[in-house]
Amino acid sequence: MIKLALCKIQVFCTFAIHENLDVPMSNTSKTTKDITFDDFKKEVLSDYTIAVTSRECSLLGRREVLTGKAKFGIFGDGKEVPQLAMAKAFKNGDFRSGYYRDQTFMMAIGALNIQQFFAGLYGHTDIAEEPMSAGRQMGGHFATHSLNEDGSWKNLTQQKNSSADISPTAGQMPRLLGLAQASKIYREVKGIDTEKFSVDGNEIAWGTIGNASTSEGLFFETINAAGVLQVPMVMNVWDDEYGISVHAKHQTTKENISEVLKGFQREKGTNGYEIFKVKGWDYPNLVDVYQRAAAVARKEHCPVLIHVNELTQPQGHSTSGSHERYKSKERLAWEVEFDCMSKMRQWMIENNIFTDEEAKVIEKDIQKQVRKGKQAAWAAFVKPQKEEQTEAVAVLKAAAGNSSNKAFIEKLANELGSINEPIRKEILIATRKALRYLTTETSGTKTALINWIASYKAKIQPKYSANLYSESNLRADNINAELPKYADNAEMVDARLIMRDNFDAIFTKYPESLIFGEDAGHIGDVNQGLEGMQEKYGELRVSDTGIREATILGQGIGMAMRGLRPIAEIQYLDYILYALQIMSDDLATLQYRTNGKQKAPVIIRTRGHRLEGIWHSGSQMGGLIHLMRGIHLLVPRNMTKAAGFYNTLLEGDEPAVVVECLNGYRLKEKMPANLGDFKTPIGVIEIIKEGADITLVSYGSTLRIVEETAKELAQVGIDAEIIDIQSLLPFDINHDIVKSVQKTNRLLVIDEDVPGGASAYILQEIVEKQDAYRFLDSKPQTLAAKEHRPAYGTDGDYFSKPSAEDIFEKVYDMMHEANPNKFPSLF
Ligand SMILES: Cc1ncc(C[n+]2csc(CCOP(=O)(O)OP(=O)(O)O)c2C)c(N)n1
Ligand SMILES: [Mg+2]
Repeated sequence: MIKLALCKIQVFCTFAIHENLDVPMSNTSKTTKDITFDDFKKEVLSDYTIAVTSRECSLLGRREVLTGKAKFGIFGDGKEVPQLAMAKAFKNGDFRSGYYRDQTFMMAIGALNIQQFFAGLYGHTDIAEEPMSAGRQMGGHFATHSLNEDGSWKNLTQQKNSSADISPTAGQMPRLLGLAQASKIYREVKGIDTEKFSVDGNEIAWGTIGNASTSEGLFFETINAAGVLQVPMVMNVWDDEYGISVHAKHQTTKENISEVLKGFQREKGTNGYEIFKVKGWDYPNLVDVYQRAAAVARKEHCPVLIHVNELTQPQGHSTSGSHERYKSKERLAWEVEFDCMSKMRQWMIENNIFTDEEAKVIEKDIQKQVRKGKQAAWAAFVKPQKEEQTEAVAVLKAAAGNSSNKAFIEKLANELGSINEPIRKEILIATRKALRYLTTETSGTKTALINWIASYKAKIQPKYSANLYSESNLRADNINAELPKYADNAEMVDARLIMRDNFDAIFTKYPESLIFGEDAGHIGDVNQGLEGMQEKYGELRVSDTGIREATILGQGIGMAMRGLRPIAEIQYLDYILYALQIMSDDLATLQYRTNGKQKAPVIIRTRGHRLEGIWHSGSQMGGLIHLMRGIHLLVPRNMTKAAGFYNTLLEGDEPAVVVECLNGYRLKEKMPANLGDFKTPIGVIEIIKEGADITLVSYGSTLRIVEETAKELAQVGIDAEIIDIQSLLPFDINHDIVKSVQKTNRLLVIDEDVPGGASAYILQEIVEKQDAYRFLDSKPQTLAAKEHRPAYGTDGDYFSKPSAEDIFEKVYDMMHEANPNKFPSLF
């Protein structure tokens, strides 16, 4: 008996294949555990139970979609077994950054139960029922909660963590890099309060990605960056040979990702990876590989690639199609034979863990539990809507009361009442439509209906819209302004020195702050705003990165999700487009898609607006505004204002982009005395010059030209009021611009983005949201750049972007129209 036990444990612990691609295994240690056969058996049975539960959820989940109870399903069937192995190696404090196949893993770490799985499928909007996203994400998108109710951090070292998934394939990769890098920072940078975030930097960031998604640039960028940075990242490729219908031969060179990444294998005297390849149905080997992978990543902070191949998709890709359309008979037969679950079951029988009969008993019991969980989830999903339906029907019937349209309203009430399992859309359609029958009537019951609709909307809308921005006390617009203070003999200096000295104050004040980007380290950024900072604060806090904007941003997101305060530098605004997809899909949606349960208050520092040529004069603010709702967008006109924004943001808990003026670093500004403390308020405009005749609204570099032009306008008797927007997102939260328009009755928005870009947004904010149209005596106008990218050279700028003459003539023209006698035509 004892002999048998030892034999099984040996199987369990040593069957791994380390296909380390011609490199000795010196750095990986085999794991041996002192456990009895009974303990071993218990653990394997527990694993099998989780895997079968997960599989049953997939099978029933698909049925829920096909019968119409859920809208879409994408499941983890065929990927169960490696996820058991990953979960075994996953410790408290660790982070996952993965994709939609990982339900088994989430179940295995205790972050997802049966009822929650189905709540996700149905889209239950109560976070207590559907903890992944409160119904905002389709099922299969997973997350854990990093934040308490008030938005403060939980202790992440005492729980198993998963960053919230996104759907764009490989979009989970950039943040994975930052999640891993945080461990390095926590281990190696002294003086940071690590209590809630790290124990000696021992945490691993685990990435999961499908084989086909490794074709994305983001995957390769992340792989390379992690190899350079040497961070504890374990990258798992779930390889089922397909990406929907497209075979590996169209996806991956040599159809083999670990083969093509061979060159990343670390060797004596180099950095690099440990690379493992293991079959996805081979439970004992998987367990062993994962233990070894975790050991090397955790201890040595060496990144690891685990290529898990020979996986299957028993039900095809998703509920949207069937794989019989594109897989051969042979392949389909192979998938049945090599289904990881049946292979595991077979192995368990062969190793006397259970008999076929015992297995059937277990499986049957699980099937029952899954059905029960599913029913409970559906009942919980339907219950609130049923209650709301009852309320709505009662209010409708009362409103029908003595109405001359009684019959129509009652019909709406009866139709609504007859719906067995109503959704909220149906409730609002009926009640809102009823109002159309009551337009000419007044009654208490009509008022009650109106009030019910309003309060219902107020109650329900937040379920779909809350938490786009932080709703905690630390939200950015809650941080009070503090003016710069100046000594009597304050010097006028090159503005970049204000930036530099303010960063110096920041790094001292916030040990958890750090900055990184192209040329940000050794030379102190291309404009010397970080001069000397690396010598003072070290290479980990002030660092150079490779040229890889998306993963610079990802570093920022991941580190911010683990409590650090990263400042990710994108060298020029023009190149932010490389990071924009991740900003838009990941960062901007993070608080929203977790309903406030995760945050990443990363600061994105960049520089832009007019300088030279097509790619160093960009001001694509309209594009940014529309793609990054959920992130603040700040456009300071000078370095003091910019520095003040950094100081504000570091007190808050929200992500933001700060666009410094590329042409402002050598201009002179007065050096403030309260560096690190003065704060530019967010969402607040500033009146730069008061005036009576026209309100000129602008921001950033163009504002300086507006200021100059205002002097020329004064010479011809036009008294312009100039407003610096300062913050495009959020926009003028106090509605101060309309007060200016109320006084001047004229509005011109001057902007160096394309026509209809940021200027259209600004106009909508002022004219529509602030109701400024009521005070206008002239047509509100915009003056923008040309539609094309800005041409090179001084003349290129003059003919591409709004010039002083353009502004003068536009304003003069508006004044001429209003008073031709006083302002005779220029032309
Ligand atoms: C950027 C992007 N392009 C396309 C899609 C549509 N899509 C969803 S899953 C998928 C295939 C992914 O295959 P693979 O990475 O191998 O993962 P698997 O589903 O096979 O586990 C595609 C093309 C997407 N979600 N994101
Ligand atoms: Mg695949």
